Amino acid sequence: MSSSSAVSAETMESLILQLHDISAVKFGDFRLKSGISSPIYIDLRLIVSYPKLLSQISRTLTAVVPRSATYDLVCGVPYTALPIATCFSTINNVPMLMRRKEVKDYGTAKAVEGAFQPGQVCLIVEDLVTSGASVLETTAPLRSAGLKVSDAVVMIDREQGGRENLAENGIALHAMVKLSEMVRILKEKGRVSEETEKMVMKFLKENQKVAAPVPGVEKKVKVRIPYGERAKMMANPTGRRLFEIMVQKESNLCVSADVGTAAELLDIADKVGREICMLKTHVDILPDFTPDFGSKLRSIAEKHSFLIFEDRKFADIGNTVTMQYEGGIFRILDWADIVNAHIISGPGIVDGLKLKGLARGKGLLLLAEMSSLGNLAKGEYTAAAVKIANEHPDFVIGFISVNPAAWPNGPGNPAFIHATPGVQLVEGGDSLGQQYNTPYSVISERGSDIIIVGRGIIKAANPVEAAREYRLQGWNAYMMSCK
Ligand code: S5P
Repeated sequence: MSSSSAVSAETMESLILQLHDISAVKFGDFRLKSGISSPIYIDLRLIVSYPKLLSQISRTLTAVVPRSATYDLVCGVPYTALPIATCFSTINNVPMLMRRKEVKDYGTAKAVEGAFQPGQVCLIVEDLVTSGASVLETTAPLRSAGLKVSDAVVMIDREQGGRENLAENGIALHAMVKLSEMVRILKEKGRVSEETEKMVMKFLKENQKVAAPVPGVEKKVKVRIPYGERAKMMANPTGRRLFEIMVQKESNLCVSADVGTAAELLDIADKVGREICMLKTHVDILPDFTPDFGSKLRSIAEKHSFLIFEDRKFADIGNTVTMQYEGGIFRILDWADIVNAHIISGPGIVDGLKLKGLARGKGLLLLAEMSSLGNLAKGEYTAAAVKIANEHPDFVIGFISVNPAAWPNGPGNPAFIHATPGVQLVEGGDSLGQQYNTPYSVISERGSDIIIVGRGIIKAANPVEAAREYRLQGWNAYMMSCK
């Protein structure tokens, strides 16, 4: 009857009836956060008001985890599963960790609270699994801190793709009960009619694969055209190459190498090179810049097969940017594959940069949105960037964007690449207005293609390990949204 033979039929029935008694499971016509209407509504937050039930559930979850799945620690997915995890921890005398859902300043605050050693195994505890996204979001900072995560235990599996998504990320899901089993038991016990049971089953069948909604994200990208196919649609050779590298290296990670010196930049480029499709630079912050910087970086880029993106954010009139692109001490045109530009000065800026870059096969990203709090790049401004890009598909390869899924026409022309800064393994921000979303949210929910990660990697205790973790997170999110 249940997913685990270790739990008796009576125990399972009694728990399900109690959940129904306290209205943690309700039937009717409910509008979900995602906008779809559902005949069933589950709110497991109510359990905290029923300590006996909470403790019974935690004991049952313990029995649901197979003996073969050993663990040193437990961590609940915030917030609903926190009391369940706490109870689980005290009953089994297994230490608990807490993952912060928001981190104000990633530089100083910890994403994982509690005592642990890298290499220890952590079991994830969750109340309800739909797509598995919340479990993955909790797993990411744990893995990044050196912990191993291979199992998750959940009260209810909604059977909407979570089990498969988690398995693809190396996590076995152990469910106390599947939603369909639960409804069947409620019908058997006379709590719901046959008609309601049928309606719920139909709903489950029709909504088998859903992505968990992210607050503030109205539109989701349902199915994505693979990067490989989009390479063929791209008119610009650098853009095409970028898509190809992404496929070859299974990486949609761009590291933003905002380090203090050119020497450090070259060092980090070599270290993280194998994990990335693109390296982003701010060449004007390097005090030890020398004219051979470009050729040194280019040889590292060739060795590891990544593109170089100088985040110059050109903003002037067309004539001025031609000189800024080609000349000065930095001679960006000589070594950068890709640059970016604001469109504040109008379409002439693209004409100017194109004059120099097109013949050399370079690409341009337009800043259509920004990640920082209170920025003005939205609405009509974003639409203007899209319009300008559409007029120059030979040179413009895409956008710096934050939430293209919410644009009136979504991410738009699939030839264009969306690259998104403001990415860390936990949501939050810094003290100067930067705002962070997770790789999953950026790729799967917000419809972007490339995650741009700076401090999340370069300030990590082990930048190479962190880069690998971000690459896997970004790539898994992409694979999930292709299905
Ligand atoms: O809107 C933007 C556009 C860019 S290119 N917001 C950004 O943060 N960036 C850049 O991305 C920023 O200049 C920095 O180099 C990087 C983000 O770094 P992090 O340390 O906050 O990840």
